[in-house]
Amino acid sequence: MSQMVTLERRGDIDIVTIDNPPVNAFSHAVRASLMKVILAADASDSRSIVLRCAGRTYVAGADITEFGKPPKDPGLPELLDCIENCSKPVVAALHGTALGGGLESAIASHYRIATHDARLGFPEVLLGLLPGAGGTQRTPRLMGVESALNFIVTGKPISADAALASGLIDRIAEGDLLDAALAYAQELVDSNAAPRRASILPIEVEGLAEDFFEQARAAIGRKTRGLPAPQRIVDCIERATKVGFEQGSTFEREKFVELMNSSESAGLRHVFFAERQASKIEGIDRNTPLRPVNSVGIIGAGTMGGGIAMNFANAGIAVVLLELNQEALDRGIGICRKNYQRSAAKGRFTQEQVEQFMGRINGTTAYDDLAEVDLVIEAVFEDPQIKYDVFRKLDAVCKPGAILASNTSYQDIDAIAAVTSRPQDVLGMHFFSPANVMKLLEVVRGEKTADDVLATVMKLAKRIRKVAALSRVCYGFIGNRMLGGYFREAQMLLLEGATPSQVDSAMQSFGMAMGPLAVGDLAGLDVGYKARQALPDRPDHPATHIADQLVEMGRMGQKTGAGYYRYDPETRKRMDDPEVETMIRAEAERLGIEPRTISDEEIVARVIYPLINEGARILEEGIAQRASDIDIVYIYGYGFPAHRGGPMFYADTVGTKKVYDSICEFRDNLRSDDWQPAPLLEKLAADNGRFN
Ligand code: T1G
Repeated sequence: MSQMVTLERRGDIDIVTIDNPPVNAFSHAVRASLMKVILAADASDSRSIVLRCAGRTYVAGADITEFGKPPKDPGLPELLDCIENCSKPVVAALHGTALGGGLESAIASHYRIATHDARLGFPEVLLGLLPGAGGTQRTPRLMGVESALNFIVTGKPISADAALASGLIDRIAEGDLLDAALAYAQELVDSNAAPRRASILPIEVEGLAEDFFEQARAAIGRKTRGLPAPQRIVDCIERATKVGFEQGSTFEREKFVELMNSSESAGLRHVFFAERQASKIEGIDRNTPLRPVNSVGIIGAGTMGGGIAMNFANAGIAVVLLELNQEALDRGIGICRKNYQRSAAKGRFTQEQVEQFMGRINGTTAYDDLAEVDLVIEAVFEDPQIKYDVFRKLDAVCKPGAILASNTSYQDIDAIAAVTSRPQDVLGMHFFSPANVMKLLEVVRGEKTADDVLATVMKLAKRIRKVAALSRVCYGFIGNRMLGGYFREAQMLLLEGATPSQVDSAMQSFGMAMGPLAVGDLAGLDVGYKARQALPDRPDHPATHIADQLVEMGRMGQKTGAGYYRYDPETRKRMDDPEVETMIRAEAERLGIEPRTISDEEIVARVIYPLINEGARILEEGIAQRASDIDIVYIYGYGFPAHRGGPMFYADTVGTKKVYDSICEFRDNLRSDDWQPAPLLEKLAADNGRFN
């Protein structure tokens, strides 16, 4: 019996322990060993079995690294049927995160006990999958149809208390889990309790509306924008109410395999590992000693500064928020409280938590109050001179070893570091608006940034619930640098005959949270206009003409009730505006651009391929460590659909050759300056290679 699964006897009870760090995933080796051990325990003269895990958590699911590879026996369904068919009571003892196939093994067991802080869930839908080892058939028999459906479709884990209340578990352990599980098993032995198999429990359909599943499909379809996995979950649970466990499980397996082979699941599985990979810095030892971060200073209490402050307060870190004057400070702190109150009103926080968080945010107008903080993040106006001035002051007051970071969206971090006597302690920490909501943190490595500073900030990102991705210094870093072509082509498509709503709806069907033109209206068209006006040598590109004219017509976007669209003053509903159409057609005529019918497919290619092409250049230049980091930047910072895996993974899905050929076509038929294929893309296309 391999060491991954061990068997130990205590009195009447066999203890089966799985030990496969870091999260006891159900790899093939674990499944094969567990099958042997369970059969041995069932055949022994023990009178009950306790199934548990060593380490920090009970099984957190099937081994995702094995997905997409040829399946190896025993499969998980077979193993779990073996557990359920044991002739003596099997008690599953749960701690940490019992997820996916792990939770399925618990509900295939006959009795379940969990620690108070255990979390239980079916995150498969977040991977574009469904619980494929009996989860959609056994869970409704334990929790009821409606609860099971909501539980599995959301993929959100629940607490042990909620699991107890829903019938998913039987007990919460007081004290040591193993002792409690052994006591529970002994109680079952002493009471001659029989194995209790969930698969034979009846499914309660009493009280379900006639069209319950139709309504569920429609509601879920709206929320999940037609993604397949949630729909298949509804199909499986509906099937469970109509046929027996065997047939239901066969149907579930078919749907599982179908989803496993879907591009959506491939994209979401890529994101799962890309997110974990992004936190690793090549060339820096994983055990680099980290600097302590127990207090943070933030310069500027505006929208960004306030949002950044909330992230640290939420994570239990003391914040010193600095503003030029008391009035601005009070306004900034007021916005933090308003945001917290809004979240509390939605039930995300209790009032007590709001007071705790606010209690950690202390305002000041004096730089001296930053003398002892471990990290300072500057979030002032995007003017290089103002930033240099701030960093000179920080260099003068902050203690040795304090980390000095800038939240700039595109300024030169090396130039900022150069005004200090400690460039090794300087880097970029680029948050995305709203900073207390957006998950992405673009960490910008300066030429002289020290390894321990980088390692500290990458680790800190997880503590403040951000997903960090590393960028070297260039104009706009990874995200904003790539964005130029995305918006350029959206504009050019308008001149060539597409309407704003056609462009935006094509991109929304592709999966973007919002189309490029609606994003422009939300952010405010004047922001880009001022940035363009400020550029010293501003090239005249037709792509900016429409946005410039809209601003000069006083149409700044949502904030003025009109931009590319008109907005209903009451409902803020977005509406096409013929006045914009007329302006665009006039400008196109002036530029000699003939309008034509443009397909949604061309719109997607025109708008997405510049991201891929610029991403390739960013990889060539070593600005990004790996293609999957670029994918993470776009998914968590720019609303790129996760089920497409990010722009670079999408290029792999479409095929680098097809992307390259299309870009060459656009170069030859549209504007050669804008459509020069990146050498890396050309090379990959030639070898039919992949970015990831
Ligand atoms: N398979 C393989 N590797 C896994 C894994 C898994 N299920 N879960 C985690 N890892 C690796 C991860 O890549 C990282 O590796 C290390 O473990 C630590 O993870 C049939 C089909 C459990 C909440 O979706 O949500 O069961 O980067 O950094 O923040 O129905 O990991 O160190 O090399 O995330 O403490 C369902 C996925 C699978 C759960 C811990 N289960 N995991 O979070 O650590 S599908 C899941 C998580 C399934 C069946 C179906 C989290 C965690 P490395 P980490 P963490």
